[in-house]
Amino acid sequence: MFTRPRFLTSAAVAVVAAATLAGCASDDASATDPLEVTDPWVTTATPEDMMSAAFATLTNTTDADITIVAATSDVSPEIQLHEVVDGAMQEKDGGFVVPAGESLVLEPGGLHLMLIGLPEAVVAGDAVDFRLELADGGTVAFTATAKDFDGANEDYGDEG
Ligand SMILES: [Cu+2]
Repeated sequence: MFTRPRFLTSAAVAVVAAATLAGCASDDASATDPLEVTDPWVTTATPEDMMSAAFATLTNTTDADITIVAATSDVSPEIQLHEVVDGAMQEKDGGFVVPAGESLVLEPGGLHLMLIGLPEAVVAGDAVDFRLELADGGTVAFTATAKDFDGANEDYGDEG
């Protein structure tokens, strides 16, 4: 019962925020975003899994390296920044670094945002809001669409 209304509320707030920004700034609001987030998606999860992973392509639109130090989402009490080394995932030391003017790809088998301890299912088509926290104190928000992904189990099976 709580899942859909919460997403709708977040989306409504985002729309209001965007409208407010548009009213104050003469240029497009996206110019203030140091990271462009392309094709964000998140794997579906059952309450039994309690885990999910999120992926996207992150493009640094500035001339300085950007370090992502943390991520948050309303749907998950904890999100870790993971890398996969020799088939096993682990926390990425120092966060995700997106080099100046370049892109960093988060993808299955590589870097990903790991959602841990999900209290509710994530079903295909859900819109999940995320916020990336940057080393300089800035944040970048994006919304990922939930998709079924069969390959997820091979990545997650090595834990523990
Ligand atoms: Cu992981």
